Amino acid sequence: MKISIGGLFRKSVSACAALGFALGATTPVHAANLLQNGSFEAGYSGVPWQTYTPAYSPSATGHFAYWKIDFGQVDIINTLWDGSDADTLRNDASVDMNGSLGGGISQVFATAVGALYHVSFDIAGNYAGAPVTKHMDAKVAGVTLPNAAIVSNHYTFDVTGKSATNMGWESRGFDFIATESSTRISFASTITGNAGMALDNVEVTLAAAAPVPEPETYAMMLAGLGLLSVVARRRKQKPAV
Ligand SMILES: [Ca+2]
Ligand SMILES: [Ca+2]
Ligand SMILES: [Ca+2]
Repeated sequence: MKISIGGLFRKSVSACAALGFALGATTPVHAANLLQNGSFEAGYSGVPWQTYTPAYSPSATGHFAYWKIDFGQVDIINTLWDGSDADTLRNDASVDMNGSLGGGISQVFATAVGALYHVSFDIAGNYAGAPVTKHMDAKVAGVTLPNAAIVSNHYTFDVTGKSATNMGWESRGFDFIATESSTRISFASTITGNAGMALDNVEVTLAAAAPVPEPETYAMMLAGLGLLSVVARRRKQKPAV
């Protein structure tokens, strides 16, 4: 492949821009949530809480609309405690990752291979039961190779001093680069009992639309810059005639 110096320079500039973006040097204007019902408000009702199992089928309506219950049991919490919205009223839904035992939920969304995505979500915990420290895994993986996790992170939350109107919601997040056109995000409790990690406001947003440069691009870019400096040095050293 033949690349002109000008072309190489333009490629380098775009690669640097993409890198800066990936490192957070540029703040995205506004990116839409790629998940449906990430706030779990779809089926909000006056029912304090309700338990769900894998028998629940994903649908466009109800508490867990668009989500799949992967295993065990999870609770939707409506009025039992305050979700992660701005107020402290018990008027928004969230999830207890343990029904009467630990459970898991997931959702599949479309991705562009090589693009950078940002995941964010809020965590708290069911203060009404043991253990004091709640545990949960968050995983992102391609759909056709579901066991090949791109990202697998473990989270903990201590419920000491927490209550229905003082949940102490905290934000967590991570980035990933998509490897397939469909990606699955999953959350799984890793503790037993009926009081688990609380989860709300799950968002996945596109952080860098352009494919993140391949390592070869960086090698080519660095080689190109090295070549330019050698040329510049040689020109300086060349005696005037
Ligand atoms: Ca919510
Ligand atoms: Ca609220
Ligand atoms: Ca529960």
